[in-house]
Formats: sequence, structure tokens, C-alpha cells
Amino acid sequence: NTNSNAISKVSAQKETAKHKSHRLSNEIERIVQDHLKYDRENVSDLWELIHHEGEMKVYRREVEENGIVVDPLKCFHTVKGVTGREICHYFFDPTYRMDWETTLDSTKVIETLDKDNPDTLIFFQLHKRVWPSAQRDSCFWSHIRCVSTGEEDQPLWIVVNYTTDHAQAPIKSPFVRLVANVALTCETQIIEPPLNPKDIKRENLLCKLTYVAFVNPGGWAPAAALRAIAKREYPKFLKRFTSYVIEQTRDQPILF
Ligand code: H13
Repeated sequence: NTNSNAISKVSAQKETAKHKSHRLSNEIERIVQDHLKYDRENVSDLWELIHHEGEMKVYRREVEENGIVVDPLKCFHTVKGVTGREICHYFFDPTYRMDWETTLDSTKVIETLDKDNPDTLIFFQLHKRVWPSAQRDSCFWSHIRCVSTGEEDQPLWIVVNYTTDHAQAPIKSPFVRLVANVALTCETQIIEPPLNPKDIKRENLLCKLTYVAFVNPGGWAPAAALRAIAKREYPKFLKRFTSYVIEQTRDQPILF
């Protein structure tokens, strides 16, 4: 299967770390480092808790730019029985996208930046018209990465989705282009670690997930409706997506 092939390639690269650079390398580096630096920080009192359900907390700041709602969103969640790598894998890989996404009409990979190291894909997506006003589309690079921390610790896994232009995805009316900077960061914790790491079971896994989204609707849309949609859809996405990953990995060997 081409997909698991791509995954093993991404992980193999984590050992050698000899990546070819390409036209987006510098931008990706800068955006990924920004997310690694800030996303896991706790929220200040400028953030409003808009949804709290079990371990899930969804915060937002109400921000408008020229009358357009661009509310930053930040979510913390804890998921049992899965690793950060597994969560990031299911979020990044297009094979599974339509299984858990409920806000898309379609998704398409229009470029793989480095075929020897498929850690960066360019997506073109058509969003469902849950958006009031015109239908939205998006074109973004999506990058997955494993970041080593201390010797003892499990590595962090991160996926960043960031709007980009592409010749194969021109902006065509009546569609309005969404502009986004989204990151999913995951940290695996081993609870009550058995003496032998080989004995780690899914019940010993806890994954700390942070999801940050800066989305500009790209054109005017009614503020109240947009905020109501965001309040409903982000928690729904987090629940559905994390349940999906738990379901998919349940009887699979643990992917660290
Ligand atoms: O992150 C999510 N999905 C990604 C994979 O399909 C794509 C996403 C992205 C969105 C827009 C542009 C580029 C990338 O990262 C899950 C998204 C859940 C969305 C819930 C809908 C909320 C509507 C909020 C409206 C605010 C303007």
C-alpha cells in the first residue's frame, strides 16, 4: 500500500535527517518553529473557553480584521491509547481525510514536494457550504515532522497546514479562498511504564494534543453565523477525528 509506504519513508527520514531543500523549505521551517515555540503555551485571560467536554478544552479570541472575523482558536485535548505519531499520521495522510472530515466536498493532493521524503504535500480542498455566503476552497502545504526533545522523552509530532499559491489551483469565482495557518502538535506520555519498554500496551499511552487554527474566511461573511459555526464545528472535529484514530489503531501494533 502506497500510503504506509509513504509513512515509513517519513519515519526513516527522522533517523537520517538528510533532506533535500525545495522552494518551500525556508517558509516551512519558519512556520513550524513558530508553532513549536508558542502553541503548547497555556492560554492567557484574553482567551475565552467556548467548549469544555471531558479532557477537551476549546478556546478562542474574538478578532476582526477590516470587519472580517479571523478569531484565533486553540484547543487542548488528551487522548488515551494512541501515540502522537499515530494522531499526526491520520491527520496528515490524504488516504483517511474523507473518513473523518465532515466539512469538505473534496480533497486532492496537487503536489508532493520531495518524492523521496513525502513529508510535505500541497492540497486543494473544496469546503462544504456550511460557510454562510460564497463557497470556500483552500490550497495549502501540509507538513508532518517528528521533533526529538530530551533523551528520555518521547518525540513531539507536528502537522502544519499553511495556505500557499499554486498554478494548479487558481482562484476561480464563485469560490472564495480560505487563508489558514493550522497546526496539530502531539506529545506521547507513557503512564505506569512497564520495566521493559517492549511491554508497553495501549492502556499505557496518553497523548497530549494541541490544535491551533488561524483561519481568515477570505472575504466577508456574517460574523455571528461564522462564530456559531466555529463553536459547533471545532469540538465536533476534535471528537470525531480523535475517536477515528482510536478506532483505527485499536488492534494495530503501536507506532512510536
Ligand atoms: O484542520 C482541519 N482540517 C484540515 C484537513 O482537511 C484542513 C484545515 C484547513 C482549513 C482551511 C484552510 C486550510 C486548511 O487545516 C479540521 C478543520 C475543522 C474545521 C471546522 C470548521 C470551522 C469553521 C470556522 C470558520 C472560521 C472562519
